[in-house]
Amino acid sequence: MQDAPILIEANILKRRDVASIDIVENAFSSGPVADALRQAPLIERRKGLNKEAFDREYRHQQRPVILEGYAADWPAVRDWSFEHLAQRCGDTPVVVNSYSSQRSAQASFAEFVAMMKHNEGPDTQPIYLQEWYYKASRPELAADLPELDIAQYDFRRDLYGEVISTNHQLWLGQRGGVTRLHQDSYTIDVMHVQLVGEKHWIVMGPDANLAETAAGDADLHALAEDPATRLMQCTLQPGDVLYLPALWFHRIKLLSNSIGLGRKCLDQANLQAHIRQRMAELLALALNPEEVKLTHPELFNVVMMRNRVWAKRMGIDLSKLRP
Ligand SMILES: O=C(O)CCC(=O)C(=O)O
Repeated sequence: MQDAPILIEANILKRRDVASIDIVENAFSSGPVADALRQAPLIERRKGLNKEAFDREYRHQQRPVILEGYAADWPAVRDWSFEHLAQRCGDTPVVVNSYSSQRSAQASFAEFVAMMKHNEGPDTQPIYLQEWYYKASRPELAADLPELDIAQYDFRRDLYGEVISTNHQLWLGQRGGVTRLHQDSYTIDVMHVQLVGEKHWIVMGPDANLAETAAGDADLHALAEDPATRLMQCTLQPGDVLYLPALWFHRIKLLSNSIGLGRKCLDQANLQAHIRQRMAELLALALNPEEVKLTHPELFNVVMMRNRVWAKRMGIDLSKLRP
């Protein structure tokens, strides 16, 4: 029997190989997408929006919004700086530039802040500490990052328990740092709190599609012109909270040294899609690990580890089929 061919993702925005990621990243600098971006609308900003109005006007309608200054009185927004955190967490080990296999490095938090200070000048690449699950090593920081009332709909609390649903990440980096365009996995909403500095977000709707032309090039004109792309942008300031519904693409660039809190929320409306994705991943790993290794070599170990941690946090004994 012949092996089934490995399917190539048709939408270049969803591919994870370096060449496709570069095509998308370069599209924001010049060409039709960059031109469209200059005209792209700003994500709506609302001041004083309460939870009921947020649910009614934005969440239930899957519309992005910035809740301006919603977290302005948080201790983290008032008091945090890189130096402040270096004083409190200096000896904590972190992995900087973890999204780049060539540049990723282990350091203490104090070393990371010192590296940032010395990493200035035209030829330097910005340093970025991405997706730091701070609670694993510095749970006390959570006191400065209170829970948001508008985020209480996160259904993961019911599904997996408190520990997983409040396992938020900090994003700390230097001006110019970029998180490339991606969709978050598992149909989960983005709720991002800007704590220090500013960052620019480019977003596209879930149906945005970058296809290949007959000649095999990326059809950037079609992407720029298609209304389904729903290209929008915003700049987050300290205290702002961005709500971005599940499956929206996002690309972030730091306009100054910046600290943000990424927290995710599972909307009950997306429960079915979420469970199907998790089950598909778990079944593929359990029943077909060799093929998963072939099709996703760079992801296999990460996904394995993620699921083991997940099982541990949920109190699941992996040696048993039944309690
Ligand atoms: O701030 C960043 O660089 C990325 C944040 C992000 O992707 C998220 O919160 O989902």
